[in-house]
Amino acid sequence: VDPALMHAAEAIGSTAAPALEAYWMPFTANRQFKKAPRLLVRAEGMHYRDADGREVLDGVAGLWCVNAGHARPRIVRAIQEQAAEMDFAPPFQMAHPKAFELAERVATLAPAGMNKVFFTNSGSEAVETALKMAIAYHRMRGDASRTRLIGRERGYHGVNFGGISVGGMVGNRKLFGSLLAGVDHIRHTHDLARNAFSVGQPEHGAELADDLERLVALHDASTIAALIVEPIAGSTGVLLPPKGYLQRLREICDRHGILLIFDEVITGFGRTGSAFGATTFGVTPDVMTLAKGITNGCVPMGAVLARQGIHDVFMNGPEHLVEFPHGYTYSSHPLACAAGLATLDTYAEEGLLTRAAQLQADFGAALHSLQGLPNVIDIRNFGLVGAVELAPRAGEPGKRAFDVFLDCYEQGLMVRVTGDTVALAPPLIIEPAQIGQIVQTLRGAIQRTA
Ligand code: PXG
Ligand code: PLP
Repeated sequence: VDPALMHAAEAIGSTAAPALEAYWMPFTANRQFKKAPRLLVRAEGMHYRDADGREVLDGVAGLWCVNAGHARPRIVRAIQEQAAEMDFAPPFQMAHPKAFELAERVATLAPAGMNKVFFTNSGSEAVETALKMAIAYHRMRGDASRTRLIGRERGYHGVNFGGISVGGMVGNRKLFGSLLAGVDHIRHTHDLARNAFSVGQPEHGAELADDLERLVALHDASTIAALIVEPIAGSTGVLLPPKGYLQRLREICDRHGILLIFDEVITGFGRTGSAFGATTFGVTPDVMTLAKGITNGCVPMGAVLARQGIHDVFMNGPEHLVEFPHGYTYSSHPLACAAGLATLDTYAEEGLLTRAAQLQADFGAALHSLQGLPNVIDIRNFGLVGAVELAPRAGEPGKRAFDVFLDCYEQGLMVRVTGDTVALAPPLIIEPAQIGQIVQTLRGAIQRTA
């Protein structure tokens, strides 16, 4: 038996190490993992502890979600108390008070006018919900020909059929058949030739928004329901919006009656320096998808935030009938709502939703100090998101960054890798010394794997 597994067993108070065969792991190189498992057994503040008892600094807020850091007492208590008080309440034709309270609190953080909150259990479900809401909205208004959905190349919108259809990552799409019909994509904005090593938002590329005009010319606006984009694309390697780009998308959508959906699953809840990407970049969408940081990652939850006017279009017909035939068994789950409320309290008490704005300059400068290291072809930063893009090893795309990930983990730092990009998104409670530690560890890893 692997010694790491025995340590894991001891750490969780069990005498037997877990057998690894049954669990088919998501988005994981299963065979590689099971040869050398990386098992996490505890978490507190900025750190994990692994099965060997080693401390691991969390450079990605778990998976872009633990924005207030781990095991925050207020959140832990809220979940424990809620589990004892009421474990579950059906969300269809019934409700519990915390669902309303959390919806109000989320709406308060949002841009003015975005004040209707629909709960889901993940970002993927939030995306499906938003896409269905957009198509149904147009139909409810008597504009039933608007069914087409537009995404963007290199977008990530979760893993369900709608999300991978509007998404733009070939690896997440190619195995899964013909996907949703009636979808098209605008070009992505990643442009190393013009924007490499930009500090903050890149200068060049606002005109890439005009690609939406090309699709309007091709399909006609009367067939297009919505455009969905991430204000900052996270999963595909931290792709930042060029200056003026999101504003231009908003203008084009307005001109043609196209709903603009911001997928804020990663950019929500303080990652960019204010509550949402929409508030940071000063562009208000019609619909926003949220997840991850809404509960600090403690209980699964997602949400869709919509303009009042979108909601109101549905509030027609006989009052005893369901207006939007959509929802999940676990929509507004009591544990998730309790965790969400305690999370928002923690963010407010500690000023975490704006902390990324205060740390952005130091975080960016620290990261950009890696320029000039072997194979580093770009460094990008905004708020408390950063990325270091590496030149791929010849014939082995993704391998160099994966080696950096393994090396960092050995040195006690957890980062996230996508393609040959190393992504960083630490909990918003990070201290300056820990920013230094992240960058030093990364520096060593990049040198060792050169
Ligand atoms: N939209 C966006 C913008 C996301 O970042 C989802 C939707 C889906 O959320 P759920 O909760 O269904 O996973 C996400 C999730 C990565 C990585 O590799 C990022 C995500 C998920 C898994 C891995 O960086 N983001
Ligand atoms: N499949 C079956 C057979 C179901 O009965 C349900 C819900 O009742 C679902 C799928 C959907 O599950 P959820 O509401 O958790 O998304």
